[in-house]
This record gives sequence, structure tokens and C-alpha cells, in this order.
Amino acid sequence: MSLLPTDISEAALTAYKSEFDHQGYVVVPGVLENGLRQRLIDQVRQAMDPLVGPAEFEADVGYPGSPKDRTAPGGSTPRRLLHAYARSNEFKLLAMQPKMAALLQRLMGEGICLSQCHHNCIMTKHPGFSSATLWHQDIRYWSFQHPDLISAWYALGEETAENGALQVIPGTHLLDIEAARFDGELFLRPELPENQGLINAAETVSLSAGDMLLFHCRLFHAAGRNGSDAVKLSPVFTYHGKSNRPLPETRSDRFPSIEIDYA
Ligand SMILES: O=C(O)CCC(=O)C(=O)O
Repeated sequence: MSLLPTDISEAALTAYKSEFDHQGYVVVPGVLENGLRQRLIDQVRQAMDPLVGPAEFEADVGYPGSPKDRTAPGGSTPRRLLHAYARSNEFKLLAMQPKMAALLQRLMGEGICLSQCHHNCIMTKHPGFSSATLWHQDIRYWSFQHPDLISAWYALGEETAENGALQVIPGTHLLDIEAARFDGELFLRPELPENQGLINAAETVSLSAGDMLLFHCRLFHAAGRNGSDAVKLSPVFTYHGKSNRPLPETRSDRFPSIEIDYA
């Protein structure tokens, strides 16, 4: 099946890399053609009712706005449908799509592998019971030889501040921040003036349906609740370079990574 346009010029690769190196993220518009996007939406909706696990629930994350436990109102709201790669052939192809692979290979300077241990999920942010995600770096709980992983986030529908789009602090993938500026769960402590300065520089990453966001695992990001009346669906996959291995016997090494063949 031909999924996506593979045409990405040398000039575009160079421009995306320059933006990514500087900002720690880049948006590539219109990556998903509408037919594929609709099929993915249909599959996710089917997987939500009745729920096809494994899934993580809003009640599990304990973030601001989460239901207290799974028996509380909204406690059965799924936040992430896990193991996205294994869910269907179309999700497999999405995780290996050529435009993403060409760009990630350029950003990493080598062949790439999909981690089955991190993200590899569909974020399902529901109206009513969604929680807010505080400022964090994804690498905080990941264990690789080098903190150089990149996630590809796809908007199946529009993502805006209203429905809880990601917010990022540009350039923060290059910062080293002392431990005292984080809380016990490695979220930035918002009450500290030095953190407030960073947070003031945040930008909302608004996406149109079909756009792809690539972001570095050290980039600080956060997201608000979904204040719209429609669920927001965002498949996310994480990649590392072939030479950057997960550390043995860590959570990052639970499942084998999958090499993406891209010439
Ligand atoms: O959509 C959100 O609330 C943010 C998700 C996120 O940042 C994460 O899972 O690392």
C-alpha cells in the first residue's frame, strides 16, 4: 500500500534539520493523506468502544484534572491506547512511513529504529475527563546510551490550545537544568522564578489534521486539558539511531526495537 508522499527534497531536509537543531522540534504539514487518516480514526474509534487494551487510563496518570481512581466518575476514560505499532497493518505502516523515516535519518545522521517501549501509543484526549500534563522532558524515564531520541506525533484531527495541543519551550533540548528545579516526578517546578522564565517562552504547537510534529526527547513540553466537545486522537512513535542502544535490563529494553528500512 502506498501510504504517503515520499517526495521530500534535499533543500527541505536541510531546512527541517536546521529548524529542528535550533528549536528541538519541527512541524511537517500534510503528511497524512485524508483516506489513511480517516481509516486510522475509524480504527481508533473501534478500539475505544469496546476498549481494546492494553490501555492507560486518565485515572492512572494522577495528573491535574485526572479522576481520583478508576471507580470515580470518568475513571474509565482511556488516555493512551498502548502498543500502537502492533494494532494493525496501517499503524505499522504509519510507524514506518517514508517521509518521517527520511527526515529522522537526516536528523540523527544514521539509520533509525522504532522503540516499542516508549510512546508507541495513540493519545486519546477526551472532553470532560482529560487531565493536564505538566512541563517535562520525555527522556526523564528512558534509558539509552545517549539522550538522543525523537518522537513523531501525528494529528488525526485539528490540535489547538482549546483541545489540549502540545506546548513546547523552543530550544530547551539544549539546556542542562539542575536537579533542584524539578519535583520528585521530574516535572519542572512552576513556582520557581527561574522556571517561570522558561515557561513564559512556551509556544502552543497548533496542528492541522494530517500534520506531523517531530520533537526531541529533551525538549520541555506540556499540554492542557481538552476543552472542546470532541476527542483528540494523536498517534505517537519514538525512534533512536541504530547505534544508540537501550541500556540492558531497563524499561527501555523490555521489547526489541524495530529497524526501519529506508534506503
Ligand atoms: O497530550 C498530552 O497531554 C501530553 C502528553 C505528553 O507529553 C507525554 O505523554 O509525554
